[in-house]
Amino acid sequence: MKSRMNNLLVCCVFFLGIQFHDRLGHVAGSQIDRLYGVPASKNSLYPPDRDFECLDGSLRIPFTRVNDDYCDCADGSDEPGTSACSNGSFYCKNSGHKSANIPSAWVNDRICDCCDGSDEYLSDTECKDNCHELGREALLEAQKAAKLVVEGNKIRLEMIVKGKQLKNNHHTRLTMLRADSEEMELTKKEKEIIKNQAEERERIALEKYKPIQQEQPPIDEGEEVQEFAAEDYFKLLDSDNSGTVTVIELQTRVTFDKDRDGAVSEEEALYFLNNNPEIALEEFVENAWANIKPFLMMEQGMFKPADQAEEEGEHEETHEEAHEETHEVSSDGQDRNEEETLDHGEEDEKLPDEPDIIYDEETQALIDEAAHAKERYQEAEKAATDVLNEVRRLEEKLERDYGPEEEFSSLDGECFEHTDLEYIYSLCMFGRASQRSKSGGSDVNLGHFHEWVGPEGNKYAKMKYDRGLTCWNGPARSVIVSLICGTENKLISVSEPSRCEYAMELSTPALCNPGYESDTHDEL
Ligand code: MAN
Repeated sequence: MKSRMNNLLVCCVFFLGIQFHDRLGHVAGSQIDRLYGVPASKNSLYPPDRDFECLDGSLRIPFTRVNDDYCDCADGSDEPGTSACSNGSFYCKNSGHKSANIPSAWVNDRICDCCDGSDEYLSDTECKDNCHELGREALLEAQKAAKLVVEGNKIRLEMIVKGKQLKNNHHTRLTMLRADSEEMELTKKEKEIIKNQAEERERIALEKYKPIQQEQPPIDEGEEVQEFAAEDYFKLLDSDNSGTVTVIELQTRVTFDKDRDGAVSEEEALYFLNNNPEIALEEFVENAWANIKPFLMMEQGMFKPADQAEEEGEHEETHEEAHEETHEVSSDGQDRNEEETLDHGEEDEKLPDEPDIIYDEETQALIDEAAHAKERYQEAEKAATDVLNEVRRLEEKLERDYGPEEEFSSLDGECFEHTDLEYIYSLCMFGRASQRSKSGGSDVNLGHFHEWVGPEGNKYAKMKYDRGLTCWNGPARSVIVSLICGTENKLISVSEPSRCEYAMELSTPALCNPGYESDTHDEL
């Protein structure tokens, strides 16, 4: 701030300056117009017949001290036409173009800031009044923009119709799906009950196939219990329920592969049947059981965990596998043998933990029934989950803000690309934004749509995408998408103003709303 003495001096210069700059027409007699730099809308706050009250109410001063090039008011309001206050504001009328407010510190700083040159009335800088020229250019621009809005608005109206239609469709579909979902939940429950019942029947049927070990009687419990185990095992072996156990029936079970060559030979089977081609229960319990039992105990070793079995060098195969191998090796020779070695390894991996049991018909039917019921239940469960997911997806869509007239709805799911020197960017509306290097590599997630973040009154002018891939030593990547009116939906530009914070510009007819045009041309 300048001293009052200085001020007097400036006043004299000011007076001379006014003579020099009378072209500006703001001179009233020997003084600068006290209202110089005041917008017309605030004229009434500067009544010439009263003391001036600073606009912040902090001080009252004689009116003669307004625009006297000395700053009195804390808010700078007493010096609207000079640069005396560092925080004041100078109003350029700019007739022919748009009026403007510039910081009063720019007044008489030898730089033309107002297009009418009114800010340089005391400096020796000659400012050309080019407001009319600029006004004409601005008018043309404004006309072009207005035309774009009109054109775009036609498409916007179509988008509104589409958006509303989509909303209706979603509502209808949602109602239908909710009903389907209820029905599917019931079906699922029904299938679950059927499955549980079938599994229970299967479980009961499989009881008798539990490893014999579990059914072994305590050592001191005597013959009776042992007989029961033998009887049970007889039933298991008698797969055709003929009342006798035959050589063929024994040949289906690896338990009886005494020499572990992969097949149960006739001799081996006969050994367990006391050289009889078939035996009935009584003889089985009395004679055969004694032969069979030690091998059954060995089989129980097969129930050990796989790794233990491996350590012991045990190897299980089904009768069929063993038979196949023997046959192919003998008929095909050396090469085939090498292949087999490989195949054999693969089969090893596929071997189940439990020995391959051949179930009686009834049990097998119950196993199949349980598997079938489980499959049906899984199908019903998947169908119910799919419908529920669809319901949630639709609910989400219906809750989403697609603009006051649903104009952004039809853009949901649309993706746009923009390529710059280094990257290919992709923006999926209401979805995900990503970045991919032109030289290859995977997509970098720049974030997912979160919310509209435009300024008050123009909320739909900006979208925020966030929670993208976290930047090394920095924030999670995010994008602000600025939407502007355009006749096509297009990703116009992408930049990274701050590390891992991206700015995209998207043109869309959805923004061509004549009602949004607040940036009007005054003072034309
Ligand atoms: C990648 C890109 C850039 C980003 C850096 C940050 O190179 O995602 O946009 O600035 O990582 O390390």
